[in-house]
Amino acid sequence: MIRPLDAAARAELPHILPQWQMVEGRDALRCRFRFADFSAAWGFMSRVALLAEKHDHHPEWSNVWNRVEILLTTHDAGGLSERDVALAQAIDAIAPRTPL
Ligand code: H2B
Repeated sequence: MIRPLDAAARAELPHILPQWQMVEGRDALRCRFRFADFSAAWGFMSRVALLAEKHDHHPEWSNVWNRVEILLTTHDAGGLSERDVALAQAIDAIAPRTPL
């Protein structure tokens, strides 16, 4: 069992993960990404899938053509944990941030 994030760690979230928002009604973080087309979106998802396996931590996510929505929460903790922060940072490191 992994512990949920404490209040101090939660207060840091907007600073260390400014692109991620808290989800209403759930203890989870969400980020939306947009790409040139489906192929670029799927390529990104493939890279995130490999990251998720490496972290042994898996997103709840969806794809609609060129858009990808990623929701992170830790099922084993019943909410946000350090694992979500670590995976979000790893995703940020490979996410293209050029506005389309
Ligand atoms: N992903 C997420 N998001 N939350 C978890 O609690 C979780 C996971 N647990 N991926 C992992 C896998 C666990 O089930 C395995 C056995 O390590």
